[in-house]
This record gives sequence, structure tokens and C-alpha cells, in this order.
Amino acid sequence: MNQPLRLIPDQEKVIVVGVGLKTEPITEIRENLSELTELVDAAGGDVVGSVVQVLPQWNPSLLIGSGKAEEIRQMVEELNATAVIFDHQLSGVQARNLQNLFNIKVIDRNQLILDIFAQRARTFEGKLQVELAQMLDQMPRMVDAWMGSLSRLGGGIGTRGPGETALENDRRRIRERVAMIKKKLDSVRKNRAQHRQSRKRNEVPSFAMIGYTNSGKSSLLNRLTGSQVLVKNQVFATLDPTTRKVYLPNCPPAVVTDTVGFIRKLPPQLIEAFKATLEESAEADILLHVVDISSPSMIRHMEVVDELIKEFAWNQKPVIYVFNKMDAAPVDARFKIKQFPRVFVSALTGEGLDTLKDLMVQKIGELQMDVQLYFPRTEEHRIFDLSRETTILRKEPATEGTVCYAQLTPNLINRWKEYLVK
Ligand SMILES: Nc1nc2c(ncn2[C@@H]2O[C@H](COP(=O)(O)OP(=O)(O)OP(=O)(O)O)[C@@H](O)[C@H]2O)c(=O)[nH]1
Ligand SMILES: [Mg+2]
Repeated sequence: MNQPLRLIPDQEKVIVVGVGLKTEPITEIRENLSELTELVDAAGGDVVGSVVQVLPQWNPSLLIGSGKAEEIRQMVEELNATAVIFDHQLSGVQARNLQNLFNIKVIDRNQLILDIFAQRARTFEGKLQVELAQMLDQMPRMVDAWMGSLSRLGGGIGTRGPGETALENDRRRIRERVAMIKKKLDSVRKNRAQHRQSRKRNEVPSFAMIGYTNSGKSSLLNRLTGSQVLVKNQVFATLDPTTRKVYLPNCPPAVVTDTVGFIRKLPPQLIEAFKATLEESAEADILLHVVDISSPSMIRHMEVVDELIKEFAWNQKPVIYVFNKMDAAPVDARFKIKQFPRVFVSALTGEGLDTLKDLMVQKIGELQMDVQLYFPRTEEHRIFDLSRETTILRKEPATEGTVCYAQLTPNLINRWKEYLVK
């Protein structure tokens, strides 16, 4: 199998370029640029210089203004930079023009994120997902760059030639490869779904740890479950999901899944390609939204995660907000928090972990599960008792009795277990 393509070798000397429109607050553009610097660091590169430009509108041929582009060209020479990375998506034409001007590699934020994922992917599935995302990212760029070179030749009727055939060939090859990867991914996903099925049958309540990258999800998983998942002060340390059993006080065992972190403007190809990874979280009964309360960007991080929760249609699921890194947070941080239900913890010191477990037990108690109950004729009077404790969705006559369909919490399941079907 192909290894995913790596754009940024270690020790690459990078100039980062923050860009934004006049309508965006400058503080956000700067915050974004500092996140880009963290991303470069996570990819193994060294940031040697940074530039910010605020524009009235995007420049279709260079993204930024030509004066700024010239300034960067000089910086590249002075600093011996080996790559320029833009905090904004570049069209194929823009990337090619900038590359010609600087004479070194030009990369955008999406490609950088994909590159980090390419470096981190360990499992067969993870590698396939990254490769798929890279292919999907490459296709429009390639077409765009080709169209740019065609239009330089004059474009229109009579200029179609061997170039276009080559483009068609490239596109066909990529399409074939995309189709093959999707097929392989499908079979991996089926396998995963079977595992989940068996868990559902046992009715093990499940939690998914989600949150902005570097918020401390893996650290919390380790604390809660006594595992040794990799923890690193780095964005996107975790890529592949891990599910572990957690023992909660006076409660049957539950499971917690740790998964890839979210980031602002997650490349759409990556969302598409990582659906399988996120499916694990999609199946969870309850979300643990982990927030780094010590981060000055906390509010924006929460907004990004809440948006993605909506995008994945998880907003019907119960959620517990877990404000982590309390040991490093400003003393008044907790008074600014409006979210409920919430808990303040530190995965580092263990503070608040018991409260978190209690809240998890409480949420499990509120979970509603679909069940069928069978009442033999002599006990049909009990259906009236049941209807006082929950809504009976449907009743069906059966041989010698009645089957009722209802939703019950674990407590009620326990109380009515002698009538449960299965
Ligand atoms: N001070 C402090 N640091 C913490 C705490 N929890 C985690 N960290 C640190 O935060 C960094 C990120 O922790 P991880 O657990 O890897 O975070 P994550 O959310 O899994 O990150 P990704 O997998 O990269 O998305 C590490 O350097 C941890 O040591 C905490 O409660 N307090
Ligand atoms: Mg992690």
C-alpha cells in the first residue's frame, strides 16, 4: 500500500503567513496564526518567520497583495526558508504563482493538517483515511492549476491539446484510486460496526471524549480508566480511537472512547475521510466535551466543537462539559462558564475526577433505552403500572398476552427486568 504523501520533512524552515479580510477582528487573525505555528511544530517544522496581512478582498492570482508577496520573497532569501505556509486555503493557480515567485514550497493550512495526519496515521484504516483525504484535496487543485495554464495559452476552442488528455488521465487515475480506497474503508467500517453491535447487545453505556485538540482528552481517559494512551503537548497527538472500560461507583461498567481532536476549519475532505473514526463517537450514548479552561482561546474552541457537534448531528445526545486543566487556569475562570451540566477537573492532579464520575453515573441513570416487554394474560394489569412510569410507545397482542414497546432508564430496566423480552 502507498504511504501517505509527506510534504514537510523534519527541520523544514518555515515562514508562516496569517491572512484575513478587513471584516475579521485582527485578534482572531493573530490567534489563528499562533495556532498555525503550533501546527507547523506538530508537523516537525521550525517557524523562522511570520507575516500578517489584512486585505480588503482576496487577490485571485496570489491571495495576498503583490507588494506583500514581494516582501515575503525577500524574507525567504534572507532567512533561507524552505517553505511558506498560508493560514488560508490556496487555489491551484495561487499556489502555483506563489511557488514560482518564492522558488520554494508553498503549502496551505489544509495541506499542513493533512500532512500531520499522514505522519501520525498508524493503523491500516488511519492510513487509508489520510490517503483518501489527500486525494480529495488534490483533485480540485490539480484541475485549477491545469485550467490556469490552459487559459494562459489563450483558452477556448482550438487550444485543447495533449495537455488536456494528460489532465484527463491524471483525473481518471485519482478517481480509480479514490474508488479503491473507499471500497477498502467500507470493509474496515463493517468490521467495526460488528464490534459495536455486540456492545449494544450487552447494553454497555458508552461515553465519547470529544473536544478541541490538545484539551487533555487522552490524559483524562488515562485518569478515568487507568490506561496508558499517548499524551503529548501537541495538536493532533491522537488519531486513532481507543475504547476502554471505566469503573464507576455503584454502577455497571461503562466504556469511554478517546478520539481525534477537533480544530477550527477542519478540512472538509478530512471530515469526510474520518467519518469512520468519528462513527465510534457517533454511536456513544453520552458526550464528554473536554475543554482546556486554561487556554485564552477557550470560548472559540468551544464554539468550534459545538458547531461540529451540530454538523455531525450529535446535538440530540446528552453532553457533560468537562473543564480540564483547572490547575493551570486563572482563579476566576470558572465564574465565566455558563454551560451545564459541567464539572471542573484536572487530569494532572486528579482534582474533580470523583465529581466527574458521579455526573457520569447520573447521566447513565437518565439514559433511555428501547425495550420490549411481554406481559402474560394473567399479569396484563401490570401494563397500567408501567404506563405510570414511562410512555408506552406501542402495544401488540401476542399469544397468551401483550407485548409493549417502551423506553426505559437503566433503573426502570432493573425494576421491570422479569418482563423484558430477550
Ligand atoms: N496543566 C495541565 N496540563 C494538562 C492537563 N491535562 C492534560 N494536560 C497536558 O495537555 C497536553 C495535551 O494533553 P492530551 O491528553 O494529549 O490532549 P488531547 O486532547 O488528547 O490532545 P490531542 O490528542 O492532540 O487532540 C499534554 O501536555 C498534557 O500533559 C491538566 O489537567 N493540567
Ligand atoms: Mg489525545
